[in-house]
Amino acid sequence: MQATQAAPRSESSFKFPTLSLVGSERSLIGMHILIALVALSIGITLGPFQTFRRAPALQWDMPIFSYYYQALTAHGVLNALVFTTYMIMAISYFVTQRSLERTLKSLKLAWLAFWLMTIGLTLAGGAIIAGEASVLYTFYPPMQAHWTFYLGLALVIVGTWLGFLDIGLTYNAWRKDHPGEKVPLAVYAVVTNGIMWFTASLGVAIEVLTMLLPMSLGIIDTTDPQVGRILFWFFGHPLVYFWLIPAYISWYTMLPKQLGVRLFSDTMGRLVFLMIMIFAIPIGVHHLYVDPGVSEVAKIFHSIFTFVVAIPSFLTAFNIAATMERSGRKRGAKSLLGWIWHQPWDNPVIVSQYGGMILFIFGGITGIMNASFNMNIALHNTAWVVGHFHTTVAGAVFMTYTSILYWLLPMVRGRKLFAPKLALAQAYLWLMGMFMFGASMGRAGLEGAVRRTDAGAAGAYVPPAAAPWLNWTAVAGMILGISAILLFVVVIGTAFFSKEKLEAEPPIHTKAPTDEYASKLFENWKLWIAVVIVSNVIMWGPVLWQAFDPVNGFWVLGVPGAAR
Ligand code: HAS
Repeated sequence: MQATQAAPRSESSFKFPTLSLVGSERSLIGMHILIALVALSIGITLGPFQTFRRAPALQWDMPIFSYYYQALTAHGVLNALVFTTYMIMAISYFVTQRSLERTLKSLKLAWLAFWLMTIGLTLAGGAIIAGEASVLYTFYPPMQAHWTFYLGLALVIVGTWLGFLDIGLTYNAWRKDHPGEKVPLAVYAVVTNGIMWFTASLGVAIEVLTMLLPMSLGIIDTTDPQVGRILFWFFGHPLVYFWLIPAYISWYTMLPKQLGVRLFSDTMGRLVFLMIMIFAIPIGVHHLYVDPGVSEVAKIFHSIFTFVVAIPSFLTAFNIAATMERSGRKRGAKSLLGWIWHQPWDNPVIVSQYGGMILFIFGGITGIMNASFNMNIALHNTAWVVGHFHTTVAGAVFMTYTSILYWLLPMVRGRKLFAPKLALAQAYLWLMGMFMFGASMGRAGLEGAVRRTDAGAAGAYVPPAAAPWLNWTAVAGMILGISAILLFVVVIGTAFFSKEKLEAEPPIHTKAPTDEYASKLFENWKLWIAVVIVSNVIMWGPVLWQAFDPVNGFWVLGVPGAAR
């Protein structure tokens, strides 16, 4: 089948070709990947820059270093918000269409979503580049950015809502045509991600529309920083699972196919995605343990539930390790742990995912330490947290997304991956560099290095015990910089210079197994949405009630509240 052939619209009997993407699917997914990569090209370059600026051994007196906060904002927004969101939309559209074997319900809606996101990105990115939005990726008030920054972010979020609405409509149409059939696991995961994302982003939408946008337009002149932080973290914690779920989709549904084995348990996978959807939002106060405007009772309850949200990741570790064991045994492993070595350690698509898993072991352990109420007091706002989130979002998530790029981009272009050996070197270098970065940032944090601080500025105090570890982060930054260059050589090469036509079948499971029991309850969305609403009212209601401060004022309209 030719890559350029037009796709029939929304017919359940339609089967996708096994090779390259069809025209409409290709341009939609291709454009998302393109924007993701443009954002990443700037965001990723600013990573080594941060490490050089903070390393005491490299106190270069260069004017560019005075842009620390602007660069840190661009680094966080472009990598963690823009690259991820465009990749997530691309992956979600792809797995929905491929697994359900039908095109999206409305291609026009998907394009509308794309253009809204892209106009939003242009507005927000323009404000950052102009130096009018150096407010970091959490944009806490009372720091203020240009109104175009907030409007841009709002448009990006509305765009994602429309995209997920389209996916929901496609799923509904499939469900009508397939009564009693289990939806493929990949799409089950996308639907849970969409529900979680919509609910969570209501928090930041309220923050932007009622506080930040009016403040930046001069309509109100007072905000309540505590309320801003609460609304942000209603959104901020599920945001990290919004990034993680597509990586899990890859581990659960693509990796087994790439390894040539069956997933150990499809049903356990469903349970994992359902649990993440339910437990990701009502735990966000673990980012606010040191905030005075949140009660101790709320902090303790959110802390307990934070440990619950780690359970799906433990289940994932078990399920994926068991799947890997199957693959290792198939390749001849005999001893207890021999399956670890009998893996395709020379395949960049596999190694990028395994690298992400290895880093996530450390990201998970450090996350559980952060979640511990009393330990957090020592760790919060130190470089330790930077170590934690780089082994999660720049580890498990980023490495898995590069793996996805290494098989999805060839499908978009209909050509084989360019220079697979370079791609392999890229994956190993990133694993090594990010391990070194995470470990040295973590240690620097334990030695007293603070995060989000221009440690290279004149007069900034760097604890002597932290200095060598911050220097190591600069070494890691160089390794990661080389890995990033290789990544772009491979993706640009695949897009424009690869000559060989693609022959392999697309790596995606399309059907749910029929020999595994999965209760119909899994797809009782009315029930689960009710559970999401009730659990969040219980867990966030008291926090918001306290923040509303009915005695001293109503924060929404900018009326000063209690003295905080
Ligand atoms: Fe986190 C702060 C707690 C997971 C990202 N986190 C952050 C921030 C970010 C972030 C960006 O409780 C900074 C926010 C800011 O700017 O202030 N986090 C957790 C916990 C988990 C967790 C308990 N975080 C993530 C994930 C992220 C992410 C995932 C991004 C994708 N985090 C916190 C807390 C803070 C925090 C506090 C606030 C700190 C503060 O004070 O500011 C858990 O979900 C982690 C569970 C994970 C596991 C790991 C399972 C391992 C797996 C690997 C499988 C391995 C296999 C073996 C199969 C238990 C699944 C492979 C073997 C081979 C040989 C290949």
